[in-house]
Amino acid sequence: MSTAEKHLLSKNELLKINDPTLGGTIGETLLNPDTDRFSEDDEQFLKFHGVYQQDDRDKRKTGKQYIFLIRARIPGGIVPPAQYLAFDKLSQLHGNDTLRITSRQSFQWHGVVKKGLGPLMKGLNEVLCTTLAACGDVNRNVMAPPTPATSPLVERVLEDARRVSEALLPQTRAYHEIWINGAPLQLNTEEKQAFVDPLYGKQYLPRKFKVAFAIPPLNDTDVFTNCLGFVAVADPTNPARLLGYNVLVGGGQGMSHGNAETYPRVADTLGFVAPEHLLDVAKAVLTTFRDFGDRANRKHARLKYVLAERGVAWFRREVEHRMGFALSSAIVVSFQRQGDLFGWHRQSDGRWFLGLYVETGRIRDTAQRQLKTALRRIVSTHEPEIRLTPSQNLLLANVPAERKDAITALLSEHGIPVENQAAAVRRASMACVSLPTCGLALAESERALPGILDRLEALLAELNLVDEEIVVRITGCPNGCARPYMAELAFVGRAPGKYNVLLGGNVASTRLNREYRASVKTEDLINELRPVFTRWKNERLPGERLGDWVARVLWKETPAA
Ligand code: SRM
Ligand code: SF4
Repeated sequence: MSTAEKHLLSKNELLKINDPTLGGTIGETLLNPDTDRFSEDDEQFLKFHGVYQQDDRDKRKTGKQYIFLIRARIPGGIVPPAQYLAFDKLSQLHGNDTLRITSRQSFQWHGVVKKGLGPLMKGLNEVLCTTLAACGDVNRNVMAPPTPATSPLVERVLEDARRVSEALLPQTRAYHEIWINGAPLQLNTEEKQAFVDPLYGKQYLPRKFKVAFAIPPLNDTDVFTNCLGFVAVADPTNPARLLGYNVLVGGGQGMSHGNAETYPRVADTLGFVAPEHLLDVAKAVLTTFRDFGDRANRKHARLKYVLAERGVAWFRREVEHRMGFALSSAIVVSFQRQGDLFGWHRQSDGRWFLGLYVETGRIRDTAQRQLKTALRRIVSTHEPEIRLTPSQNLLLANVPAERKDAITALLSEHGIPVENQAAAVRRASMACVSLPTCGLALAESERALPGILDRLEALLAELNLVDEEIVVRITGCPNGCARPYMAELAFVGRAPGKYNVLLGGNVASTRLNREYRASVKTEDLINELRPVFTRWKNERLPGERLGDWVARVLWKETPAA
């Protein structure tokens, strides 16, 4: 590569070229007891290992205190019981004694200090959980519908999600050497620079890449928000037989305030593929992004912009050329809703699962509810499989009928109801992590949502709408980690204590919402919403949801800018 070409690349691109093993000096710094942090360059490499260097923003006044966030790679959110118990223990020993379910069906450990990082990573790998490529310019955690009762295809699709996840893993040995063998990768600079990943090459992807599966009519994985989506199509004469997948490309959520060149986007439909060609499509789409994504401007370096600028027809030709065969036409399917099933339900195989609402995805003990302790006791005694949902909730799966009552009793002992777990509006809500750990947060999110929902519930009660479900999502900045741009009602952080209010997504999560008000103070949010909710109540068609009423009536009055 010429010097002139290198000038056009972002700093992260040069880092990857200089060390395609992604090891940096992580191994050396890990062994150095005299420092509590990694260098800025290593901070970027660490992401590929599933680790973020952060600092506790609540404590900045007394100087930066470095802490680490570790994100696992859990395709489809499936966690065997022994693994869950190890996760729980590691969060007690090395983290802040919470486990955070992410919006992509994974777990995060927060508040880990450098001394605990090595043992935590080793402990995860000992129970066969990797964090490799949970972050960084690679394919991220692959999402798939986790609920074992919604379709006979669930287990088959989960298996395909695992295959895609495995096929798109980077091959560097640095991860194994550093975290499992506890030593730096023993290669000199030349040897490091000679490494070429078979799929990703020397520069990996221009930025992150996200894959999700969905089984219509349920869109629980928010499939249209992903770079690559696989929509399962069942044989109409035999719903247990998978015909193949409709392929979606170019979805994404992240944007920046005041930068019109960045925007959320709903994925386009590319075509249909038989199950045996799943990996061919995944690799062809990923390498098209690898070769055509923007490597100069990271804000523009997402697959959605390649789609928006080059068009679907171009993209399809490129993918077909790489695969050496044509995609078929997509098969018509329809999505009806998103969300999780709560309470006890019978699985397709006759056993039972329990859907548990987890407020903002945070598994922890509080004075009122000891969810973390309850889960530990349940998993130790009854060994259910834990399944994480894309809405930050969890399922206790594969429970024999005779164990249901004991599990219900254990939960109740710790303040957790199984029936009527929370109001409809609360159950359909999601918050990103935000403060105090997220370095990009502009406003509170996870810590603000419960209070906002209290007031929203009070407003719904005042208007006699208390049983209405509204999909509510909040993020501390416009990056979109809780996929706010698909919500019926969203709050997107603008500045401390201020949010943009967006309205008009739909329950099937196929339609983007629109900004309704900008920079509203937290204390004014409900007053801004009262007139909208009042009109919705008075003017809606029978059963019409908030998002649909907004799109049908409010948007007509104020067309998009
Ligand atoms: Fe995210 C960055 C948390 C899902 C778009 N995200 C971050 C970081 C790592 C902040 C940073 O770069 O320093 C956040 C760490 C906060 C913390 O302290 O834990 C963070 N993102 C999360 C999680 C944990 C939110 C949650 O509450 O669950 C989710 C982890 C998912 C996982 O298990 O892999 C998470 N992030 C998402 C999603 C939703 C999704 O993928 O379905 C999006 C929008 C979809 C998309 O990618 O378009 C998302 N995160 C971003 C972006 C904006 C990317 C862009 O296109 O501009 C950033 C900023 C960045 O990458 O520079 C970001
Ligand atoms: Fe942080 Fe913003 Fe993502 Fe929230 S949306 S976790 S504030 S990057």
